[in-house]
Amino acid sequence: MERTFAIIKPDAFAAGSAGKILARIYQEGFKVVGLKKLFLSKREAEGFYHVHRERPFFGELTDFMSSGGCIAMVLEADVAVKKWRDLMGATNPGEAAEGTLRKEFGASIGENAVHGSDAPETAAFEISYFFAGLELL
Ligand code: 3AN
Repeated sequence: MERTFAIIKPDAFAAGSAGKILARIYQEGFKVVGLKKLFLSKREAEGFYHVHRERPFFGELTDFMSSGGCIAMVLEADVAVKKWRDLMGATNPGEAAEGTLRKEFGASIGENAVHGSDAPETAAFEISYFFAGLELL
């Protein structure tokens, strides 16, 4: 079993899509090991996305991620990192495949409904950024 980190981003949370996204997560066979609703500060969003700090969209990305509530989750499954990325779909919802969450719930490359770790090492950092071990029993 592997764990990955996921976020239902402020656009999808504000639109009331969190329930539908969570239903898909269970349907696809993930175990939800951790889950919490947050409203990130700008500084917390910057810390989370620090690997992107040199990218031109860093300001826009961290403004968006601190613009409203979101739901942070730890998901467990066989090959959870890849399985969750496949369910999310391409970064740009316009390029995302039918049946993916970004196709259904994403509006643009910035406001794309969900986040997922891109590798097991990234997942380890991202999980520890949001959750203590005691919250993942
Ligand atoms: P992914 O989330 O699919 O791994 P990354 O790692 O390329 O995508 O980008 C991280 C986040 O930054 C994306 N989820 C997206 O919301 C945002 N992002 C990526 N490219 C752009 C862009 N050109 N303009 C605005 N936001 C972007």
